[in-house]
Parts: sequence; structure tokens; C-alpha cells
Amino acid sequence: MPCYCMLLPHSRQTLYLRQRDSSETDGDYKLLSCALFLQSLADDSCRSSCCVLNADLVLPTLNMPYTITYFAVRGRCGAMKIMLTDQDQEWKEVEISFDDWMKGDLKATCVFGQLPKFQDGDLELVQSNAILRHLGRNHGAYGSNDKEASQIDMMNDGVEDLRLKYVKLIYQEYDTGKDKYIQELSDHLSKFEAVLAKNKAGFLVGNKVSFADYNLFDILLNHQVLCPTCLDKFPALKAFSAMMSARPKIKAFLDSDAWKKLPINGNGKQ
Ligand code: GTS
Repeated sequence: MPCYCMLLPHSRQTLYLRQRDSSETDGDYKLLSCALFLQSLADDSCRSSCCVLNADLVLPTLNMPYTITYFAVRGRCGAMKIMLTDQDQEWKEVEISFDDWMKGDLKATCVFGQLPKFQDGDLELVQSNAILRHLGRNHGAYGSNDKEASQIDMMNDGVEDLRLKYVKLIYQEYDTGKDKYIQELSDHLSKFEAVLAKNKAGFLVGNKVSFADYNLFDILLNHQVLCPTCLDKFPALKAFSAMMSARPKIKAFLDSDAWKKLPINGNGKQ
């Protein structure tokens, strides 16, 4: 029976791919796949003959161990959920009510006393941008080389700057500062417009989607709710947003109740 392995270059994760024999039940298939996978880890000759098969075969063999613990808002988890969806990943969600959070037990277990918390097997992470980077490494969405990875980091930091301004408006200045924020928004958006206009592939960096693209897309969604015309002057941003929305898995996810039921922010402002 043929067996194949795929070693992901940017992560320590090893995916195992194996053709299913028509006589195998689902259970047999998973069990034997796991056994062969463990054997292949110990066996260098198997590793050196690595080869990649149809990636769809990965799904039945892997029980993705991702868990997101967060409040019932899109907030800082919108981008990672869009990314996981587009990368064909499943995740478990633990939704925390404000009352439960205020009890303090969970807060005490979070490195910086804040959510989101993300678990990948026994690895526990907080800080939404660290989580996005981790997913970028796991799923080949961190550029094609180190130079691109650094440029993606830079662009993601630019998205974070915009998100911090947005969060400040929503939670501290919404009633008094919205008009001024919208006036100044064009200046911020023009920076992303210039970068996107230069890359014919339509992404922020290189020729494939990265975690920074998902993050930018998510914050643009929020801004299109805040100010529906905000992209009108920016053809490259508009095309980027349309291209990301049209990716089939993202389109289906944005249409789903799981996405639509969640308010964007915790105080009801948007
Ligand atoms: N830099 C952190 C990140 O990127 O994850 C910020 C996380 C953060 O601000 N978390 C807020 C929180 O836990 C919730 S939200 O702003 O993301 O909606 N607040 C509760 C608290 O006790 O601080």
C-alpha cells in the first residue's frame, strides 16, 4: 500500500497523506494511517522519499487540534477565523461571557490577562498577531522566502496600527470622534492602496495569500460597516476586498450564521 508524507517547510508540523484502500472502513483508515505516520517519523528512509498527494486526503486523517477561546464578538478573532476557513481548517470555539470573565479565573491563566487564547495541541498562545503568524507558518501563508516573510510582518504591523486606532474610536471616542476618524481614514487607507497597486498578484506581498492579507481584509470589512463609501477612492483596495470576499470558502463563511450572529465589537458600536 503506498504511503506518502509531506513535511511543511515553515513549521514543525508533519502531515501524513495516504491513499485509502477501498476495503478499509473509515476507522481502519485512520488507525492504520496513524500507525504508518508514527513509523514514518522514526524511519529516515521513508522521510527521504517524501512526496505530496492530493491535499484533500489530509482532512480525514487529521483531527485539527485548534481551539479559540474568546468573547462572543468578531473583534480580534475575525481575521484568524477567516484565515482558518480559507485554509480549510476546523477549530473548536470556547465562548466566554463577560460575567464568567469577570470572575477572574481564566484571566489569571492568560499570559497578559487578556483574550483571545489559542490552543494548537499542547501549545497555548495569546496575542492575536502572534496567533496569525503561527497560522501563517502552519499553513504556508507567510510568504515564499524570508524576505517576503519580513515584508508580510511589516504590512501586518501596519494593519495593527489601523486596528488600534479603530479600537480606540469604538471603545473610547465613538460619539465624539467618528467624523474626524472618517476624515482621517483616507490617509491610512492610501498607504495600503499604494502597496496593493504595485503588486499585480493582488496580495500585499508576493504571489500568494498571507496572514496579513486576511488581517487587512478583516479590518476593511469593519471599516466598510463604519463608512460604506470608504473604499470608493481606492481601486486597488476595492479589488483586493472583492477578490478576498469571492474566495469560495470565505464567501460561504461570511454568509454563515456563525459569522453573522457575532457583533463586530463588544459594546455594540460599529
Ligand atoms: N494585544 C492583544 C491581542 O492582540 O490579542 C489585545 C487583546 C485584548 O485587548 N483583549 C481584550 C480583553 O481581553 C478583548 S478585545 O479587545 O479583543 O475584544 N479584554 C478583557 C480584559 O480584561 O482586558
